[in-house]
Amino acid sequence: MKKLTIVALLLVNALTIFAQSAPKPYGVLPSQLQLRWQETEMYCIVHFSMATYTDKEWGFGDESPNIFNPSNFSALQIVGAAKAGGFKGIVVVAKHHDGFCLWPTKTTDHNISKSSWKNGKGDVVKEYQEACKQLGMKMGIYCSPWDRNNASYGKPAYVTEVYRKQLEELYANYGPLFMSWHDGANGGDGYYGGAREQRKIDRSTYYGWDTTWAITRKMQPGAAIFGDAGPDVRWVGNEEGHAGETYWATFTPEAADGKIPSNGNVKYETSPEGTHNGKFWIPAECDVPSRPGWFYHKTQDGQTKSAYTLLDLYYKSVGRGACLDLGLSPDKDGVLTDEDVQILKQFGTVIKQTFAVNELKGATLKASNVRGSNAAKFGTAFLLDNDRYTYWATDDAVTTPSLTADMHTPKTFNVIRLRENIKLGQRIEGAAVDVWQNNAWKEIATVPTIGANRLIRLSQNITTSKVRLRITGSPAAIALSDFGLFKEPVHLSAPAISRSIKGEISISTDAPVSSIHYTTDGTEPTSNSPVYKQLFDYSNGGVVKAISFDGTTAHSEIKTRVFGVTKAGWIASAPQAGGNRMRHVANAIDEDPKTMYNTCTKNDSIVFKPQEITIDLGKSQNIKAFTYLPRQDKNPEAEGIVDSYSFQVSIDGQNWTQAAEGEFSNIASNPIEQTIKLSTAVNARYFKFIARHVIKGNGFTVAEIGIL
Ligand code: FUL
Repeated sequence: MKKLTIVALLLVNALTIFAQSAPKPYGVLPSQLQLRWQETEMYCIVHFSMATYTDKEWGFGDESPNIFNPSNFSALQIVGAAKAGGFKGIVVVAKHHDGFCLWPTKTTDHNISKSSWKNGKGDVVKEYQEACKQLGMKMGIYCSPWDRNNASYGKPAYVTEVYRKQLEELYANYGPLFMSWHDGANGGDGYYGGAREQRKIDRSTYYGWDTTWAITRKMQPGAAIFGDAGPDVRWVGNEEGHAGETYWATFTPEAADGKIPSNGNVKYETSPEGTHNGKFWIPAECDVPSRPGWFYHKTQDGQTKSAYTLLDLYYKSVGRGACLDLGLSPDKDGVLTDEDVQILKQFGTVIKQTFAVNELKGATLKASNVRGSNAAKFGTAFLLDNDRYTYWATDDAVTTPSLTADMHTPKTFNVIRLRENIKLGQRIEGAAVDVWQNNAWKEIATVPTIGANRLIRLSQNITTSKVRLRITGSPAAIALSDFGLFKEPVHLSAPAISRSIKGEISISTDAPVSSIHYTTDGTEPTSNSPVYKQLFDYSNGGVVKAISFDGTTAHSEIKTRVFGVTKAGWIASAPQAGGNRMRHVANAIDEDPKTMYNTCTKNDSIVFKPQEITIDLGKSQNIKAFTYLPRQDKNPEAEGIVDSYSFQVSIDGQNWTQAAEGEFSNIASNPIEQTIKLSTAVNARYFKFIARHVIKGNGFTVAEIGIL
């Protein structure tokens, strides 16, 4: 009996000790380097190079180094603006697809020392490095593997003698780097030392990524390596700046071509969400340009994403556990525009204000279970200490605990923050938040995952003195490091502006506002601008800007929309038109981005041949530019999206003149409306849009085609 008691005592003791030891890590875990990257949360990627001067998204590689000649380049202004926006680092595009190196490299003549800027003595990358150092910002490097200038691109020597050597120069001279960013856009036509041809490479073998990344590890051990499938950070699969609502930092990449996944051929469909219980810890970066394109284009002035749009993206990226990488685009002078600087500052201010005070501070927290009843080690106080790695944990058997927070007096909030201690893995598979109202608990939010960071942005302010958190699913004991309630100061969404096929503008908002004000002359609307009351005619196009006020001085962001000439009375025709709904050629001019003209078929034996669509404008019009909106239904293969076009015009519908031709760069990853300015404006009654090449498939698609 005595023996049994001793054994029992020992057992209880052992169990207590066991229960007081930290929960066993769950699944795959982040490396130190990935933790540091995760803590960065927000950084910017800066595109400023040849394409800034040629007004393109991808330079062809035949540009003269001399066209790079900024009058006022200021790395301090650019990095400083990012810092004011709350960003903690920048990734410098040191070489884009055009092959022009912004540092004096030994690997190619196509570099900054051959330009007249600073008499060939300039070094843009160095200036960024110095600015980052001065402002306490982290720095990363993007050196495009695809090089449309280099004669040896496509041959093994390019990888060993050019690309890797360039990385070595950058790693040796411009560190310490927090990221090494490796783009997946690869191969296609280019200048290639004068060959001017198509060069295709095998993305799974050509670059020998493992060898390249071994160099990164050796020379820049603190740099997180970004690639489509990692190894440290994965691409989120879109250039819109958002991760999935369900978000796992764990990921099992699959190759699109069935081979071993490598940079550039991953099945992107699963990238936004990641893989539950995936094989590797590869969290996502959400990259998105602050303007429509990655490079500066004057025609896109006024279209920079507003602070409120950025805020929305912040909640959909950082707020889901990923990191946000915002594209900045210095202009030809070499600085960000005043508007872009202003927006970054506004965004940074709202974030700072929002997270300044955790309303749970001082609350009494009561948990249904604390691991080993050891509050000093695993208690709820750790939820409020602003440390990502100290945490409240439960006993192994308790996977759906709850916690109530009594704030003693009513508090108002509209953002909830939850974080897991990811050093122990990502575990939680569901959580709900309730508030005490009218003497009962009322559920106000649920989330499918938490991970490194989860922000729940409520659609309205909540005032209450008691909150309850319920973990509704976890495969193991929980390890929650953070619980916060915050108040975002601004809560008024921007009005939506649309135009009907008849050319009439309507402006609406879902926010409970008292007035919408607008302008049509390009100026910023204020409370003194005309009040929007009813539809108005805007057939000739131009710029409409609108803002809403809530009856006080509080107002929304300004919404801007540019409209082309109205399409009422236009007639579209095409040789392939007819048959099923998708073949309705009128879909291309119905002002509805959701419908499209689509000639793709499932018949694999049909090969793509150039196709066209013709528009009769009804009367002769002055055409300055044309617009092409690719399909907007997020087709994963970008099937039927045109990347090489020709645009022809005619007075009589019989005799045609070519008015423009070229490529739509980066249209698969960033399928926004493309605006092509004609070199000279023309008068014509008819125009023809010819798809010379599509990204994939045997037909072509047009969501909208228009003229300006
Ligand atoms: C893409 C590139 O093709 C774009 O031009 C841009 O640099 C973006 C960040 O990555 O894949």
